[in-house]
Amino acid sequence: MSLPQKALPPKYFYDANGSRLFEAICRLKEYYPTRSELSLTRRHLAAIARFARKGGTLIEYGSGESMKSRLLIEALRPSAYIPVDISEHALRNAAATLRRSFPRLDIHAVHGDFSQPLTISMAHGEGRRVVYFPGSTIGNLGPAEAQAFLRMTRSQVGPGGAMLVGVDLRKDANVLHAAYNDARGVTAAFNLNLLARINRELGADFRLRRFRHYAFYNAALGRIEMHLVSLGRQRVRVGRHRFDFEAGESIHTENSYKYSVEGFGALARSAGFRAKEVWLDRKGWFSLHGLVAA
Ligand code: SAH
Ligand code: AVI
Repeated sequence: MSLPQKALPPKYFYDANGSRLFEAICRLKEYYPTRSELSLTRRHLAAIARFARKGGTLIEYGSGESMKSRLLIEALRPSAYIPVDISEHALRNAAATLRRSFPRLDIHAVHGDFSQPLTISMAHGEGRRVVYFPGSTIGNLGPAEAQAFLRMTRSQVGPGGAMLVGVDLRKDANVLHAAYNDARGVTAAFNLNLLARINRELGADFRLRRFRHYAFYNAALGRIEMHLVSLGRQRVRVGRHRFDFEAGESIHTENSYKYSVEGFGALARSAGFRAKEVWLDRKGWFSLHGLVAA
């Protein structure tokens, strides 16, 4: 917040309210990624299961409500399922619901931040380790962070281990723009909730009506950028700190990188994976990559 371009990391979106708003985004007609990834997973489930193999340990990063994971759990019948999420609320709800659906499955929920090194106990699960990272959450990391994250997971799965990563693809900028500027304003509420959370948890005095959601596709960098734009000149207090805003000045709250299939394959290889398989939805809007640790 003290840099010339004020910015906040997107991982802070996900308090209980933020997770609920994200779940509402996934059900919006404009937000195609969830529907595209679900339909491609259903369509290619047999091939995905052949790639990932049955009976291993399934680790999922950014599992949220574990919506797509159900399909994989049914197809792979893993020895353990280890969902990892920064949102305790989403994680506990998802684990409780999954325990009812899969009473014999060993479910070990880990409340943690995957941008820090995480150790996952070897006490859970057996067989091959498969990391599942759906939703294009990898797109919320910058290219260098995404590479570091892939390197970390490669060492976590070990030689021969696998990774399934959902990656949103480059497409018509109008489709992208609509997905992050929905008519009902749910994405705007999700973005503004970050300020509400700072007010609640850090004793700040952001006036939410004095900021506006702004999202656009930055074609040169291949990413959606989300910002909160100050509607006028104002000063905000966060604990003992003061931040001044000019009219039109923004806080950059999220990037959502969109890849080409080849571009993501090159990134995976640079992190020590073999890009073995890729599955697409019918429109070619979303991809699921099957990577094997080299
Ligand atoms: N996998 C789900 C949810 C995607 S939303 C889907 O495909 O729909 C992104 C999820 O990642 C949220 O549940 C959020 O709480 C979690 N998340 C974001 N940053 C995180 C971090 N640094 N560490 C752990 N979880 C994170
Ligand atoms: C979680 N992540 C992949 C979402 C995305 O599309 O970048 C978060 C989101 N931001 C606005 N809408 C959805």
